[in-house]
Amino acid sequence: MSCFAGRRGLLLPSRLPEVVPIVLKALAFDEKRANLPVGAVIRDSACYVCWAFARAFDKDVLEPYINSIASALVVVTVFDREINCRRAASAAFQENVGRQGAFPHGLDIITTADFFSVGIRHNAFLEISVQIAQFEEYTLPLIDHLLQKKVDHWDISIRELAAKALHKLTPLAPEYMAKIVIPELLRLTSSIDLHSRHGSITAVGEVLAGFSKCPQEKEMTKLLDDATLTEIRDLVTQIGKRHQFQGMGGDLMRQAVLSFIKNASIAKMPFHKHTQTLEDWQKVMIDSMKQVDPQTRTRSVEALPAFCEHFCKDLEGKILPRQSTLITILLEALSNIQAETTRMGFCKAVGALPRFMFEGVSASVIHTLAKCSEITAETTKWTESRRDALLALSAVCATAGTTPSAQGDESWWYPNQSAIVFHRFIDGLNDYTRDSRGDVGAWVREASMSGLQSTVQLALISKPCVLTEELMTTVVGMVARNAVERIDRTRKHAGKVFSNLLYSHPTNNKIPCLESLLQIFTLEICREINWSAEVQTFPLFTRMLALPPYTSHILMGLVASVGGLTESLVKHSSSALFEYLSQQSREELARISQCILNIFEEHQGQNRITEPLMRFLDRLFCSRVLVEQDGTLPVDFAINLVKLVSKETARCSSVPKYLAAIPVLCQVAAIRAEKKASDTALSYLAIYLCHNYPRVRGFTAEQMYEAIMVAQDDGFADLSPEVVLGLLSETDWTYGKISDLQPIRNDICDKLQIPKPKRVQKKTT
Ligand SMILES: *[C@@H]1O[C@H](CO)[C@@H](O)[C@H](O)[C@H]1NC(C)=O
Ligand SMILES: *[C@@H]1O[C@H](CO)[C@@H](O)[C@H](O)[C@H]1NC(C)=O
Ligand SMILES: CC(=O)N[C@H]1CO[C@H](CO)[C@@H](O)[C@@H]1O
Repeated sequence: MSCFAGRRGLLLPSRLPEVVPIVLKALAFDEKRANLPVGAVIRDSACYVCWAFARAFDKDVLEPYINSIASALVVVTVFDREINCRRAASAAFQENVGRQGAFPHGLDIITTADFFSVGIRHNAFLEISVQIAQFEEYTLPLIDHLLQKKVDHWDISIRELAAKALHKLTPLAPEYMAKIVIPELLRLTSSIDLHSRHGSITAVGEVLAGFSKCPQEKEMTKLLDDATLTEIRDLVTQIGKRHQFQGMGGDLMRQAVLSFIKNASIAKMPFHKHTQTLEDWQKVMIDSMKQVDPQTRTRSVEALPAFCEHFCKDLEGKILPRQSTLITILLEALSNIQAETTRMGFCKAVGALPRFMFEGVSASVIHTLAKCSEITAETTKWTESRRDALLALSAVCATAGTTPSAQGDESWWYPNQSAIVFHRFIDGLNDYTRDSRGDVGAWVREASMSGLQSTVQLALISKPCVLTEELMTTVVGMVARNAVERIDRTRKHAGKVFSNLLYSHPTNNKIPCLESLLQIFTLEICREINWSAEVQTFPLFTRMLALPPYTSHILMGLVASVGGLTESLVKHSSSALFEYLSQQSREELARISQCILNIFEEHQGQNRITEPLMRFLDRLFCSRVLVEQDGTLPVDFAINLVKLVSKETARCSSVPKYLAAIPVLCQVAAIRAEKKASDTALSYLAIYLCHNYPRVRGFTAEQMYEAIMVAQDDGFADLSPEVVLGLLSETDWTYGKISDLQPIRNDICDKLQIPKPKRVQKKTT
């Protein structure tokens, strides 16, 4: 088809009866060839031809075709998949209105469907279409186009938009929907084509829900005949009988059916008495929660609350036995250990339920979700289901709200339950599970923080007595700890939760040191701060070290970031910490350093903590903030530290751990003012010089060399440091034979005046 022919008037008016139908067909042409959409170019050209018609022909020539061209252009303007086609159609329509004038409601439509407003597909499909459909010339053409061309479109998002558009158009033509559209859609639900089935099932639900927006005399039950209602009722059962929930298209069919169930529930379909139907619906929802495809599970979680709201109560609002059957099924599914995705589905489902579903079983709901959030032997790596269990727990508490239910059910407010809830969240804050994706426990920690924020707030409003000072110390401390840890996203989340906890309404007086915290984190700071910028947050949280209830929490976080391996994080966190420590009194430093030792002792043997902790200590020594004027350290710090480090490496087979421990021992060895500790450290190092692992021997020699080199004038001066340095540097510690190395090592011990290691290291062959 030549566009220019029309424009230059080469096309004779007598040919129009043949040409117009072709143009109209081209405007609706939308297909896929070899998996590529091919229609857009053709539709775009057809719009151009219509534009050219407006310029080429006189009014009276085009007159007989005006209505069909106008409808076809309007359809493309609002319902085309492509932005350029929608815009081209809008331009062609405008040209026709300008030149021909006779387009029905032309001016109104030009103002609604202009170049910009049709740019956003969602807007064109769901807003502009409805406005244009108010004009009755266009109502049915728009609906028919959706029914014929879009409900079975190859693009799923177009099918879903088409269904939503039909929903919105229903109040404009309820009879047509009931008599023509629904029967045709029902016919398509048994089509052999998967797209048709998916689109039509989705659309039936949307149209049914659309009837609820119609005036009373146009109620669905008055418009739909019994046969149609029966067909709608049996829809899901039929699909099940045809085994269409299985196999390739299974997920797509489930998604369509779940959307249908949701909308049919919203539409208040009168199916209460049809037990079999409702059981089939329930079964699809339950089965869908077990699917691996996340979209299917999500759809199921969305459908369930609407279903419960309508079908677990009778028309007067009385709770039906179905409520307890259904919740029991859900809780049982949660108690089984099947697959992580299954558990995720059911957690989300329970979290989304309306309150009356918990009536009489709220304690078991809390207990079951609490169990799902625990780490057990079989579910160590199930971080995502733990996260979802905690989010569900928090949702259930929020749904239960702050007042007892009509039936007097206080759910999680019973003293036992609230203790369990808080305990689960706090436990979740300790989830540092790792897998190949890294620190996946962070998801659990983030969910716990959100849960704490919302449940603490609920408690503040109605049962402040459940918030003890002890609880709030842990909550605030652990959240602050997460605000100074390694992952940016988690720090940001923690920062926000932290400031919300401080600035709650009503004020939470159970937070220890609230006054001091508010002085550090002023309202202005909390408003302006960028919680993901280390350079802003670390100096603030570091100041919390001064508040005894929080010292060890903050230290735990700082150990992870100062002792970490991310360069910028190490830089900002250590500069904040060392700057802060350099301003502290001797007593305060003693308190903080004791706190560090306590952390070390409590986590002895836990590599996740102790390895960063030893790197942290190395960096702390390098900063020299702990060293007093006279060269000493806080009382007993050095000697206790050496003990802890040696215990940590005793019988250890992890080279990285030695690599973290040896620098710390060397740091202590170099502080000769602490002679006892220094000598002890040296004697451990002497053992490592002849260690079975070559890497450990070589690394020890290097590090000792540096330590003695740096401190040779103060402390080592009378121990002939040059000789020791010579022995350390000229011996091949890594590749030498241990039996050759031992005499040299013993020589070094003599020079340093420390006892020679007595027991020769056992050889492990
Ligand atoms: C609630 O806690 C008390 C003790 O604090 C215990 O004796 C009781 O069994 C608990 N009840 C439930 C339902 O867990
Ligand atoms: C906040 O800080 C992060 C990290 O420094 C930065 O990437 C981000 O752009 C900042 N955001 C704003 C809004 O300044
Ligand atoms: C009117 C209405 O609520 N329609 C819903 C039908 O179901 C789909 C899929 O769940 C929802 O997106 C619609 O909002």
